[in-house]
Amino acid sequence: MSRAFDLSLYLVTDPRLTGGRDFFETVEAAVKGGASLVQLRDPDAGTRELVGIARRLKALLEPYKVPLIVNDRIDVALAAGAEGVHIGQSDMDGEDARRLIGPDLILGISVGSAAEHAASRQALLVADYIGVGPVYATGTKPDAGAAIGPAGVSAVAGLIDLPAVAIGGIAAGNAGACVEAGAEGVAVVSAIMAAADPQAAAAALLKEVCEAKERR
Ligand code: TZP
Ligand code: MG
Repeated sequence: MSRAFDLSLYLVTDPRLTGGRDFFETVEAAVKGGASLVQLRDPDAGTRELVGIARRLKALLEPYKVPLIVNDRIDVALAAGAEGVHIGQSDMDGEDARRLIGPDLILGISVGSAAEHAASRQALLVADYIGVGPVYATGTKPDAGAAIGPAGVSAVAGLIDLPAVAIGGIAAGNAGACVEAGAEGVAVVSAIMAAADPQAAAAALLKEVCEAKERR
């Protein structure tokens, strides 16, 4: 139904974490290191600013054939011509989101527990992938909830017949465990956005994910 996408290494942006380094250079470095998908997430930006950032990201990512996903904001995704949207449990209902974006855009939905799975059954019928977490403790999203661990990823991924990307506190050293637990890849914010060398950080994460996939 939707465009092809690869969840192996999913960069979720946060301009607050780059330590003064240019935001777009940081994203491009991550893509050069192997990020396969990029989500624009910027809780502080206003609507017009977000559309501007999304357009710049889309132009930046196009030569690398890396799809751009927009967090929460369907209007911003449509305005900028992004490839998809990602919605959480308190964002717009998944079926409404699908109606608005049409059949071809990528739709991701966060599911962190069996209860959220039960609440999302209809939405999951029109989704393309799920985000599962937080796997580990994270300071990046204070309201993310309690860490579910790799066992939680395994439990949620096992309930849902869609590819899963694990998120929350993931860095080199614990990414492989998420893939071994059933995730197709890992989504990271700080492990790349705040890294001293975002390209090297992305490459190390992708290597760990690929090696874990080979072990499955
Ligand atoms: N959703 C669940 S945890 C999280 C989001 C956006 C933040 C993950 O950030 P980090 O820095 O990779 O732990
Ligand atoms: Mg959200």
